[in-house]
Amino acid sequence: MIETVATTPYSDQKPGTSGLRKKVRVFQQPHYAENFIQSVFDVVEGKAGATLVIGGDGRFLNREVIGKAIRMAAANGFARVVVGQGGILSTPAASNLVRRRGAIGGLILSASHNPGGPDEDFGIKYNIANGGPAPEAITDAIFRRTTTLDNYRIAAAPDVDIDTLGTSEVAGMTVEVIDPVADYADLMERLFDFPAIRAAGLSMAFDAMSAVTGPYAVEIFERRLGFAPGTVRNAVPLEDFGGHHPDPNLVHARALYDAMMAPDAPDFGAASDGDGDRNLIIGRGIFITPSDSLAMLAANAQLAPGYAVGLRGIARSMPTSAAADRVAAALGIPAFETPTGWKFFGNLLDAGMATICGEESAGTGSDHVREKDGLWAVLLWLNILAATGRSVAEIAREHWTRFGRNYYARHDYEGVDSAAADALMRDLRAALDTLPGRGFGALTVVEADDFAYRDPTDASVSAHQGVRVLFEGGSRVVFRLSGTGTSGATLRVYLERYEPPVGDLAAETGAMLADLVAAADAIAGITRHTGRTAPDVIT
Ligand code: VG1
Ligand code: CO
Repeated sequence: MIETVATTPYSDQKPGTSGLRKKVRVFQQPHYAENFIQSVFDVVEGKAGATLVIGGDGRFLNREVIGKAIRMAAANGFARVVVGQGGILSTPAASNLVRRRGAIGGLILSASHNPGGPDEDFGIKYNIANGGPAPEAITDAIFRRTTTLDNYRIAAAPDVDIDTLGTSEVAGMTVEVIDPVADYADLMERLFDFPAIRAAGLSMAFDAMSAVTGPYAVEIFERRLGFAPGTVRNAVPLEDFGGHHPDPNLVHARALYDAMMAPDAPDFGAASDGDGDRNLIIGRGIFITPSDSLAMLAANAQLAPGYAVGLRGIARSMPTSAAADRVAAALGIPAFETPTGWKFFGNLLDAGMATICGEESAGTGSDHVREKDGLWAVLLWLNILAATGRSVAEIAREHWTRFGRNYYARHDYEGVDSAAADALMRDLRAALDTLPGRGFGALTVVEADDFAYRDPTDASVSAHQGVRVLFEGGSRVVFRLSGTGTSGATLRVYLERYEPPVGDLAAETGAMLADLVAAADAIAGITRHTGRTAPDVIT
């Protein structure tokens, strides 16, 4: 039996960089999740006879919302829902499933790197039939729908058992509970040379951060690749991620960093985030910035079977360093610069214009799915190490010697008063025309703009994607506000300085960027606007 439930709209259901993210308490308001899910379903055309994939990163509220989403899918005319056992699906595995099953789309329940638990964050994201995050035209339509919604439909039935593999039925719709790991692990085995990685006898520490990647990493690294038991740390997904931020950076994955800097460090260290789409790469004694990792992976990708034919193009988000552009130039393939967020890569991947994409926030991926993919990046690194017999440090040094080095850091100011952050960005935008020609210490501005992207496949334009200030010599500062936070504003300041192959390739990043840090404050008045004298997180 289908029930139609009267509801009233919420005004704050606008999806951000990666879906709708709010505090759990916000999602616990009456009908809050149902309103958003119904708005998604109202925007999706062709539901009759269609398959929908549902899964999440296992955080608090995951099961509850999955139960509702399944009953709502039945009431909205879907023919089949494919759901990961226990409600678990990493974001890249969900993307793969949508594609493999020819599904119309997927609901991914995650707030990614944001902490979980009753007082923390939850999120819902809709992915389209190509397996990728819904593009802006669709998220805008979903948001418009949320503002007028006055009822939702749900099957009046008990929640289905999502812990037992197999199929069942709810209100005429088939519910298929599948092993969340198997298809994804098979895909990885097709892309990478597992026998070579196994034979290389490498040692590794992988931190799953008590989030969704644990079961995937245990199956792939410890079972299929023969890494020692215990290689995967924090392997069991917990509803609150053990109280940690499942954000794979040098602050939140500090234990892994320390292990990799120790004298007895393993060959390779990596971590992933809450929903498994990001990666942190640390070699023995050397941290690889995500922007460099993207460039190094692209430069060596042809060593892996899945990329032996070479790359069609490389895409990076605007704040990501230009290191990947230099690789694209050397390979004679196009380089694309998109706004922040994976949804902007989908069209380029679908059109076969780019093969590898990446973001400075530790997201890297390829055309094998339509999401960034943490384990994919780790496996491509392992494949490269196995094929070359080189260490991470050697690969990095050779790369810089050939292409030069883009020193890079991101400074995050978290929990800033929203009005103060908005004022900072407004003043900055208003001053853009006055910046060219001005000097800040030894740095001279050559260009300053508010980044706008025109998608080359459909000519859609996304404006106001972040302020870029370019200096003579290729250094750069970028300012933007986060679109994934759930309290106050987060100001992100991205700092980049290029050293050519003949320059200083072995310096401390902090020292190399000191001038830029000072210039960033002088240009944007960070302290004046926010009262902060230092960032909360440096990655
Ligand atoms: C952040 C990152 C961005 C990433 C997004 C989603 O967005 O900067 O690169 O695509 O998170 O990643 P923002 O708007 O907070 O800067 V995830 O792993 O949260 O799905
Ligand atoms: Co994520």
